[in-house]
Amino acid sequence: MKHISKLLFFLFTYCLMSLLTLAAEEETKPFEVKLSEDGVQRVEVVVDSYSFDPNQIIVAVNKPVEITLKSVTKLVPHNFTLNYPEAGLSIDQDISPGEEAKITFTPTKTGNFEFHCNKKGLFGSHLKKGMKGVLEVRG
Ligand SMILES: [Cu+2]
Repeated sequence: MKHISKLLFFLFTYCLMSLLTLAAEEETKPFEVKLSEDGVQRVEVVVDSYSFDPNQIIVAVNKPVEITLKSVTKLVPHNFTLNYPEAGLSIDQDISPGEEAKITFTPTKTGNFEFHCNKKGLFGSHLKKGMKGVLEVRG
């Protein structure tokens, strides 16, 4: 009986820890992009294994956006996919480890548009590991 309660305790603790880890991974980091003097909305996004920071990018509709994707990984290549052609968004950009990639686009519709990394590792897709975010286009 003692064994079982001990086992249950460990099981409970394990579940709690997993839940906490999951909650931490799902944390959103919103960032409202400011319009610069030349009329472009510029933002730098840090690309890591397996996250984008910020992962909630807020921009204004019908104004150009320039995102600098900055990889801080040493080995793992990543990607930025944002595919909603009807909203002016069709991006599929690879980012080599430790490199930077610039993307520019102009969102033509308001709404929330999910972006993600389309790479797959030995243990599953980067998307499943939480490598995603939201572009929030406001009017
Ligand atoms: Cu990735």
